Formats: sequence, C-alpha cells, structure tokens
Amino acid sequence: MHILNRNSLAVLLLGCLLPVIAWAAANPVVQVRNGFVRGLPPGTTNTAAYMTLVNTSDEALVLTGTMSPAATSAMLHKTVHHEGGMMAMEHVMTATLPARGQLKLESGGLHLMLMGLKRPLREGTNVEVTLQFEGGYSLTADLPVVSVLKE
Ligand SMILES: [Cu+2]
Repeated sequence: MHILNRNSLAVLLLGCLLPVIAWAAANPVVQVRNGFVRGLPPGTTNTAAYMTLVNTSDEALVLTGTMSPAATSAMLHKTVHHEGGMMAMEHVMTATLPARGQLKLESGGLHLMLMGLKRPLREGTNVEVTLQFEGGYSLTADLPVVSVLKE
C-alpha cells in the first residue's frame, strides 16, 4: 500500500493549487464592460463614470468602495426621481453584483461619482478607477474619457 509522506502531500497540494492560481489571473472574477467617464466642460469639478460590471463567479459580490487617482473622492451614487420631476443623487454605501449576473452603473441610475477632479478630463485620455469588494477582492479599470460636448 502506498502511504503519502508529508513532502509528497505538499507536492500534491501544490499541483492542485497552481492551476487555480493561473486560472484566477487569466479570468478576473469581475469584468468591466462599456466603461467610460463623462468628460465635462473645463471648470467642472464633479463627473460620473458608467460601466457594466459582470460577475463571472458563482457567488454574489458586494461592492463596498471606490476610488480614483483623478478625483479627491469617488463614491457610489443613485439618482432618485422625486415627484414633480425633481432629481437628486444619494450616496449608496454598497451595491450587490448577483452571482453570474450584472450590475449596471448608468446615467439616471446607480453611478460612480467622481468628486473634486484634480485636472480637467480631456477626451482621448483615460481615468483609472478602483472597485473594492467585500472579502478583499478589488479591481482597477482604465476608463476612457468620453466628452459630452460633440463638436
Ligand atoms: Cu452622482
């Protein structure tokens, strides 16, 4: 009968783990699709980033934090429509990506607000945003600036 000693067990474990690590690096748990940052006229200090987040895992993920080197602060906002056509934005602490599902950050809904822009955002440049999820998973996306002004 073959008995595993400690070393061969370690080799066996490593052999099992390595493909998992390689898979995780090649397949991010969350994919960012159609992401962009709204480019606004010079002098504007706040703007918004929009994107579709796709959860490729079998577990729901909770988005708990956002940041960007382009802005003093970045936070999740929700646009709420009040009676009489008034619109306002509310700070949202967390948002859930369903297992194998999507979360849309879009104009008029949930969005990523970039507040206190450190420089004007020019079309053709990119802005980094980092999304942090419960459990320590985070990802950084490089989003193009798309100007709202069409010349
Ligand atoms: Cu907002």
